[in-house]
Amino acid sequence: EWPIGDEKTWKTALKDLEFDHEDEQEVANTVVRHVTTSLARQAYNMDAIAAYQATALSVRDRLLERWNETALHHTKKAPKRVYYLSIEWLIGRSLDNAVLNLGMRNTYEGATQKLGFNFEDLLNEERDAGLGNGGLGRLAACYIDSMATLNIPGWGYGLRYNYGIFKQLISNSGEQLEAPDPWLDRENPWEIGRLDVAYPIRFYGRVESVPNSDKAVWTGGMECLAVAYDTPIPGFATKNCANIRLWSAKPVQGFDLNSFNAGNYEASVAASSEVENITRVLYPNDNMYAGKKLRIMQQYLWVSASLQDILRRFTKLDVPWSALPDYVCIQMNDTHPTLAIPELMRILIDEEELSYEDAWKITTKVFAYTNHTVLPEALERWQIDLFESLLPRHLQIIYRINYDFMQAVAKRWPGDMDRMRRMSIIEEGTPKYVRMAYLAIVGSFKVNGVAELHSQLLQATIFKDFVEFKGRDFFTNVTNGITPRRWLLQCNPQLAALITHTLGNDHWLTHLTALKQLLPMAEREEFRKAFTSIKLENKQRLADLVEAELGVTLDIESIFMTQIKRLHEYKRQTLNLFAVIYRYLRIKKASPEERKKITKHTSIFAGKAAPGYYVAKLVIRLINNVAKVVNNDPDVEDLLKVVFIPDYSVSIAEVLVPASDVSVQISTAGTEASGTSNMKLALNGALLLGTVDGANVEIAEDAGEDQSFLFGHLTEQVEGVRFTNSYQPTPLEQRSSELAEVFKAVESGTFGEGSTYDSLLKTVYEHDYYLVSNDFGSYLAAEKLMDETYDNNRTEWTKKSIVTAFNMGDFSSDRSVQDYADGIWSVEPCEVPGNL
Ligand code: HBZ
Repeated sequence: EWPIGDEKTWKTALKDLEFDHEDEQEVANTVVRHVTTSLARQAYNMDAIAAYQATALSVRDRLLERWNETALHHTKKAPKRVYYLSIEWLIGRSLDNAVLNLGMRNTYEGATQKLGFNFEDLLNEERDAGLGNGGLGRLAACYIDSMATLNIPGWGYGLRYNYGIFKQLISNSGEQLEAPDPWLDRENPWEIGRLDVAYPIRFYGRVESVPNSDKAVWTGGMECLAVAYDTPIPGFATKNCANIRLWSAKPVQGFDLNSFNAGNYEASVAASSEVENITRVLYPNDNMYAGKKLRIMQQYLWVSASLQDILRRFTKLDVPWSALPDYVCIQMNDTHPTLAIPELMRILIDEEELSYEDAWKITTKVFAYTNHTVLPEALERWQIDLFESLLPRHLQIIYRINYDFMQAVAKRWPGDMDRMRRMSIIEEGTPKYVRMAYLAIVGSFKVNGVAELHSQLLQATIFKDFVEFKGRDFFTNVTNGITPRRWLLQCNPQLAALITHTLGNDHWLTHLTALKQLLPMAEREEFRKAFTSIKLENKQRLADLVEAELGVTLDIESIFMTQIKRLHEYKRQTLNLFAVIYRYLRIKKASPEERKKITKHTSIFAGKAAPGYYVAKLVIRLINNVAKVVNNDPDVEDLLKVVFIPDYSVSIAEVLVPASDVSVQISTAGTEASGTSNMKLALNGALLLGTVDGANVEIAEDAGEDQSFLFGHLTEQVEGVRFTNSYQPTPLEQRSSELAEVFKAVESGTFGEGSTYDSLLKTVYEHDYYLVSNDFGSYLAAEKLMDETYDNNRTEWTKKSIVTAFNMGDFSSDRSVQDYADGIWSVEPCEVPGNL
């Protein structure tokens, strides 16, 4: 039925949009059409950038067909939907992923080939969407891929930062420099601006209560708009297409009429750019709370716009508010979106005129909270005065939530004032703070950690009181996962092809545990040869990149040891680096005979440090200066190479992950919530060299006995050792004579002016909070075992590599998302019908 216009015209027009997805000529037509129309260029004047953009726009058209069908189908079926609120979306590149998920990789490769372009080259024209810091932001990207693939009706919500994570440059002295990342400078073909989808957002102002009601009126202050930009996310081998809706801050239309009337035209236009600052830049801290005003403004703009959008969709259903939890689940990625709890309360009470009690009943059935850290310095707490001036109504609501909550605690434990003080959402003192994690717990129906050990630790430490109050079942675990589409199919196409060929189908791409069927292949020489030669080719590809970018020649027969993650003291890049230095000193002292026995290593580092994190930046500087010395010392020959790959990103990870032999995961036990690079590396056949921390535990367990090299103090020992380090310190020589030797070399200027690194070494000499000295000996022992395995029995090594990779089925984000869907969200798949 056509509501308007002529039916035949409509049908002919829509028919014209259809085309054969496997026909290279038809695909080429769409690319050329975009060159001449969307890009306004002549076909003969087409360079690689234009070819990339036209190709991307052509793919986007395919995505939007599915996006529309999915939206239509979900509107019709009205299933319960899940909304994933993440302040970070570390997507990386989209073109290769999109054509793979659409099943059109070959067609596009062929079509662009016919137009005179190499598809690989086009892929490299794309800028990364770096809207995240590290694991948390990448996790969101993997989860939306799995939600789309599992046909789960869900959307992501985030912020459209004009500048993503900074570009990392390395100066001549080896230091990190930060440059802005203007990722939107070339138009972004993956987004659809929806300038008509815009919601008003208020800051500051005053609150008047309404007599005889729970309601209040919040007025004045500053108003702006949040405008929607959509990024379609195709599922793999399904028509379903998810969406990430990112908000951008804009001044209100015809902003501030009063100030125009007052003749302040220029000033008020200038003030409008203040508003745009809200979504200007991603905060570059990971696992570190900074407490900046612009950051809380980002958080509020994002959650308020997202909630308005979610509720607008819900109200179209025309069911009572009490049914909200039957249709909507909101997953909070860390505490960053916790303001959504008082915001939903505000909307229900002040705008929809529900009673406080009814609003609370609904709210506490909608939200679930994922915690990603136990580090105290990462827990968000907003200063009350800042909070009150920006969001006065929300503070009132939080006070009321806390009042009721404290009453309940008092009822349960009468007179236990210390418990009340500990559990209060408001931290008393000067100044006072709002504890966001506690607000998130009190306002949610479920809280989860991201790996078994982490979830246990949460319940035993920072949320212990809340376990007693809420009961054990309130807390749960969902171990993180990674999408096998990007982290195997896309980044390691040859291994993916070998797997598909050997299994006879590609079912494993959506059922990753099917890899288990290939375990017997570890015993087949033929298969091992194929597996090894793929690894070597991937190592060569990385070696070529390192040669081109850094001028360092790598030996692909050496062990490629990879530590790729944000620079942070708890992740202990230092432990790795100090062992590299120790190895260098050993090589220098070794006789020619002894040298023959030394296993060849290539130590690969990559990662960014928060711009204000002095010690982390010193580590980068030391890595680069060690690299300089080691790589240029003729005594070292080909026994050791050290590389720091600048500007780590998703697309660089896609080169590093398949090229690694060893995955270095060496955080102090009990500090890394999960880790996800450990999963990516293991899935691509890297053996785990790691501590008993985060998801390492589950990876080592699944990989099977004796596949991994574990070392170091255990979580339950850390506190005691830490205490001794701080209060009964022994000299470094006694804790580790090897490390003392390393420090002497650094101090004496082996890697440039020794005093440069004083404050870094001091963290170990004094306190050694992260147990670097205490774990150094056992780290060296683990490396030794690893070296022996590599040198003595390469066949054994390859078997371990194969067995590790094919036991990683449970680390698919499909499994994680299914766990969330079943155990937390209670959502069902809703698949768009019809042929692909
Ligand atoms: O989340 C990481 C954890 O450190 C890691 O163990 C885990 O695997 C991963 C996914 O669950 N956490 C982060 O990446 N955290 C942040 O990036 C972050 C960013 C801004 C903040 C706080 C934390 O204000």
